[in-house]
Amino acid sequence: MSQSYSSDIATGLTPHSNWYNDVNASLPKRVHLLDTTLREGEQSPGISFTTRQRLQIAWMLDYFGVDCIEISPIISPEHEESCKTMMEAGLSATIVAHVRTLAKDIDVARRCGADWIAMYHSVSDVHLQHKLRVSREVAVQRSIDAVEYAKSYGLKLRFTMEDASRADPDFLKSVCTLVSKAGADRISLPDTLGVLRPMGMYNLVQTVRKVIDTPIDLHCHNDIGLALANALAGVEAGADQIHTSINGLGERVGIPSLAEVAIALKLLYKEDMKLRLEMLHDLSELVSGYTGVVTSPSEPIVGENAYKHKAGTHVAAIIRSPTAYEIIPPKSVGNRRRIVFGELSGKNGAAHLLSILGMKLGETEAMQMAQGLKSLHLGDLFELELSETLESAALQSDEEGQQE
Ligand code: HCA
Ligand code: CU
Repeated sequence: MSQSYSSDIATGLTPHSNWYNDVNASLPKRVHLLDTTLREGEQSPGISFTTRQRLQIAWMLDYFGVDCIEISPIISPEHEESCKTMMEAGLSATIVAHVRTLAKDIDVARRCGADWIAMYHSVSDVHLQHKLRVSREVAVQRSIDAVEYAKSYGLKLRFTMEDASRADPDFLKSVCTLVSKAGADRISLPDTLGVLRPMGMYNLVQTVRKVIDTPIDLHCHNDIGLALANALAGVEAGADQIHTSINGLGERVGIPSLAEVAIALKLLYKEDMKLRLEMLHDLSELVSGYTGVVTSPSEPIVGENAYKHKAGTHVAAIIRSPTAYEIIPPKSVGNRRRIVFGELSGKNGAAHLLSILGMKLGETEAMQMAQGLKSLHLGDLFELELSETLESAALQSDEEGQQE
């Protein structure tokens, strides 16, 4: 009998050491998800949404279960309209209006009916000198003034320390302290250029947490491919909100994808989040459909290849028990399991194919078929979906499990 798993990924996991129990340790704080597909995602080259598309994405993200949805109302009148409509849509998620540290931007957010805003100002010297051409003193004063202005209207606000990862640590600590004192309800520590390593992000969060107890957001760019790892290191150090986007869209190469972050938190940390994980694949497809930007087949969790098995040894194992090569049941994230037939097929794959065709033949015929597929030298020939509940067509011999 082949083994199938429950669609609850927390119980459906392959028993694994991962590496000893400390990796499954719970996080210091319950982690929240802020999805910024509609703000950071729209900064991705080639991406722009219509108001209707923005609303559909927001509605789906809300139903999926993210805590916050971020949008920028200041880009254009259409963005302002989208933001306003989202505020009025009665979603459970908090809508966060992302603006600059300018009174006129805060006024736009207020016009939209925002309760929560996020405002950003650079804190690294490279940005202050070359991007904004202001002194540290001016930067601090501008930041405090903007926070006080927003608070005077009773807004909740996150203050983003743009380019925090390249800022002078003492200056960063002092800005964090000052804006928290001025009333910021959250502080975002972005790795704006994606230059941190996980231990660096851990140290950054720990350092800031020593001077303020304001809740911390993590916004990690993926320039070296470390965004997810850095975000996880940051929550291990006590941050409690991770920024994501569908398909990882964002400026340059983007930020961690919603799918990666959700599965990492559920699977590795057993976070008790009420998320409709089975929507992940549809969310990814929705955004690819709207934008025409197709995700890579090797995109984790939602990619076309995420649960596709090819080598004879892998297919043989999957037919016996999917847990051998799958971390979660594909259906639990709305994806599908497929096996690839062709040059690399083994006799177990061939036997499975024969059984699907209603041909209950023996090992010799399966072997002949596998040889036949190899001898064509045509690489991959076709793929077939393999159901979640497998009727085992595995051959009795498990010699193939050892074959290279
Ligand atoms: C940007 C800024 C930002 C802000 C992140 C945040 C960054 O690209 O315009 O508000 O938490 O990466 O620093 O996206
Ligand atoms: Cu960013």
